[in-house]
Amino acid sequence: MQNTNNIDLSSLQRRDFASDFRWGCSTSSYQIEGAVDQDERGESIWDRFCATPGHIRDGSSGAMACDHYRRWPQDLDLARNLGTNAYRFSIAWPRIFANGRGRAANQKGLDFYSRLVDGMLERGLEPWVTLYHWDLPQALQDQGGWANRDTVDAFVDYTDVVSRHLGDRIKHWITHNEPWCTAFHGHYEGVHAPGLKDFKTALQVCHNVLVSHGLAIPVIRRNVPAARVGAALSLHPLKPASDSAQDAAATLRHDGLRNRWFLDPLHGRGYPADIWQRVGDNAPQVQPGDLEVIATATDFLGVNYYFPEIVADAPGQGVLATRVVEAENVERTAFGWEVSPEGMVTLLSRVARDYQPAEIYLTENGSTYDDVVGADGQIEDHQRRRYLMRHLAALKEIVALGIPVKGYFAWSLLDNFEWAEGYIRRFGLTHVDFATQQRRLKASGQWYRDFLRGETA
Ligand code: IFM
Repeated sequence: MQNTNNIDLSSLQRRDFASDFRWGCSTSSYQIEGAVDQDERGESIWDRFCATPGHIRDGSSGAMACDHYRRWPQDLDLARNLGTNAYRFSIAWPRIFANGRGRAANQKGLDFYSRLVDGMLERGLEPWVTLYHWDLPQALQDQGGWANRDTVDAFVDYTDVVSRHLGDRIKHWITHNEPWCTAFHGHYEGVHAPGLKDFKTALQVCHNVLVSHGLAIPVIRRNVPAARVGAALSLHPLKPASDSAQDAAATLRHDGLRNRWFLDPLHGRGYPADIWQRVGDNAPQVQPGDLEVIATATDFLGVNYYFPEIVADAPGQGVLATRVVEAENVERTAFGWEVSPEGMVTLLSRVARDYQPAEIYLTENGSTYDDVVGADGQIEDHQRRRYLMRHLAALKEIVALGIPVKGYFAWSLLDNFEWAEGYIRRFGLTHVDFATQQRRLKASGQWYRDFLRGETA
């Protein structure tokens, strides 16, 4: 791709994209809702994880977050005023079943999401719901969480209840957000809830999450005949650190677990044989029929794109014997993630070529910078604005290549609780003052709004 640093970004316009292109923002329940003890919501693994000192960099939690549980009308107004036509959010499972399962769902939880969805529709925002964005009921974790196959059944029951209650108004369903993070951040690196550090467990979690995705699909389709269903994967374009055969082989291995471990079984190819062999006794228990279940047909693939990775051979380092190396002289966000719109083109070209999904949605893309509120109350986040512009320029190129990308959801509508980083990392197009809960549209958000109104030319 042409380097977007040299592209005239001012010529980027909404009309470069199809009129039915979905433009939205993404959020997730634990990151914005707060009100963790309201209306009979049960404890989630994130409530428990945050309570242990040292887990969250600033010692915070999602207990208050953006107070979205109470302020949602204002937040949906923000999304509408941006000119978006879709809004991606997630449901907190512990609001529906405080203990993860049971005969009676919590009506108050269902009513909250029902009001929220009505609020979206009233504002012309198409609801895109995610069923699992990491806030597992703690009661299920106490019985083994995603490592326990019973959680799969509990997820299917929860899906049944939610799709029966909201399916008359929601057409787009995302089963899981970033299963890689659920499995590896949560069960191998221990940096996310539930904070475990066991590779074998992480692989079993991956498998159970993927099975739960496959089993949930027919349930959604039964309850919502017009439903369109998919999963949102965090995927990365990869480059070898050098021209050596060793680094090339290492990159293939890294790709095997980072990308193919999810893409292959979801597309009917089973787990990649090279990695299956390599993980040896750590391989998950797979029951007869599981691979067919995981490969249940979907309507779209959600891709969350943030950054590329450079991979080197690292004999003796972990099961894969690989290591991610830092690229030199590249632009980075405050998180240290490389800014690479070109990587998004490479990634989506690869996904389209190798897996041919009927439709792709960029279900997340965004950046974090150390924002400063100026004396005039403005947040001049020029780096985030440029990040957004450059990624939309890349998106235009992706569409021109004939890749079936049909929508883009910016992460995120609001600054929010960024997991292990607490409130240190701001990803919002809207600034949130967490002391006062004041919202202010940043320069990046103003640009997105102007772009969506067709006023960027
Ligand atoms: O905040 C997260 C989100 O919950 C999942 N995808 C990546 C985002 C930024 O780290």
